[in-house]
This record gives sequence, C-alpha cells and structure tokens, in this order.
Amino acid sequence: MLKLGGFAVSNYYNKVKVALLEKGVPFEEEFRMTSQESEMLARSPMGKVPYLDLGGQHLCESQVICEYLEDKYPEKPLYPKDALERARVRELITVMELHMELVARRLYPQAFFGGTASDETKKQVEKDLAKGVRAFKQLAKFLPFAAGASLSYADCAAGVHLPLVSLSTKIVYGGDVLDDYAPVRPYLKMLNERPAFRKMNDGRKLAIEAMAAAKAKKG
Ligand SMILES: N[C@@H](CCC(=O)N[C@@H](CS)C(=O)NCC(=O)O)C(=O)O
Repeated sequence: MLKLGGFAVSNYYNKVKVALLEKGVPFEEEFRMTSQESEMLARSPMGKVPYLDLGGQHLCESQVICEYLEDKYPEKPLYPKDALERARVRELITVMELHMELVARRLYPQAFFGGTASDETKKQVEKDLAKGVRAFKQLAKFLPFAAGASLSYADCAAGVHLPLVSLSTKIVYGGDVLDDYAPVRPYLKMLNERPAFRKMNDGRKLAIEAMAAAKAKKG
C-alpha cells in the first residue's frame, strides 16, 4: 500500500492527501517531521514533506507526486482531457505555489511561530504577493472549480494554500490579501463541504492540536 510521509499540518502534505482521497486511492499515513537527518533524506532528498513511499522507492515534491498519481491511477482523473485545459490547471498551481504560497511563506515565522519578519521582508512580500494575487484573479475561473467545471489538482492546491495566504497576511498586515476577492470564500466553503476535503481538514486540526500539546508538554 502507498504511504504518504510527513505530517498533516503541512499544506503540501495535505494537497497530496486530499488528491489521494478524491481519487479513492488507498494509502497509509507515515508520520515524519521535516529534517536533515539521513533517515529523512533517504526518503525526501531536500528533507521536506511530503514524500510518497511506493514500497521501498520514494518520490518527493507534491506536484511530482500528483503527476505520478494521475499516470498510475487514471480511473478518477483530476486533470481535464484536453491538453490546453490540463496546462491551465498546471498554470494555476504554479501561480499559487510559486507566486503566492512561497511568497507568503516568508511571513510564516512571524504569523505562526513567534518569530519576526523584517520591515524589508514585509514590504517585499507585499509587493510580490500583489502580483501573484493579480495573476491568480486573472486565471481562476470558479466554474465552480478553480480551473473550470470539474475538480482538479488546482483545487487540491487552492484548498490548502489559499487559507494560509489569507491567514498569514491577516496576522502580519492586519488585512487578508484575498479579502476583497468575493469568489474565494464561497469557493473554499464549497470545497470544504466535500467529504475528502472535510477528512483532510479534520486530520489537519487533530495534527495542530497534537503539535500544540507536545509543545506545551515540552514547556
Ligand atoms: N515544493 C515542495 C514544498 C514542500 C514544503 O515546503 N514542505 C514544508 C512543510 S509545509 C517543509 O517540508 N519544510 C521544511 C523545509 O523546507 O526544510 C512540495 O511541493 O512538496
């Protein structure tokens, strides 16, 4: 059986998890924190989560894993058939990950981990994020799914990344960069009503609670 390695607080882990759930591919979860230890690097060469354990062989990078899942388990597709429409899904994912999530990630130490972001970082992130959000607004369709009429990997990515972009900017700047973008809220609500997304989010909440309890115990 496939094993998804990582932990359920990670948005990239949850992106793959929700794709597996939506596709109905059986899998187990293997709890592993990010690390630079050899045991982790053997599974995920950058020490990042998630990775997929194929029974001795491993794959890293969430989008690579999604592409593999689509090739290996085409029965319930999460890409449209048409080549250009497939490219549109990948275009949206790239904009969300490279130009929104990865940019907002620079705020996470301050937003979530008790650190601080310098004024320079905050200014640069604000500027770069504005471009990412503009690109996303230009490309996203919400018909009702991000890339069109059917659920795709773009929704698996949007469902886990957009709430973090919203929350981190709300905490650090006092305003959510997606707040004035009316379609986002009902879209995320619709996604989160799907059983697969609900299950993924339940797992995320439990993992956050477990992490907080472990931290409190450590003192
Ligand atoms: N591009 C990677 C990003 C994965 C990623 O950044 N995961 C975070 C957790 S959400 C991580 O492992 N961080 C630890 C690190 O960067 O060393 C993917 O799509 O899988």
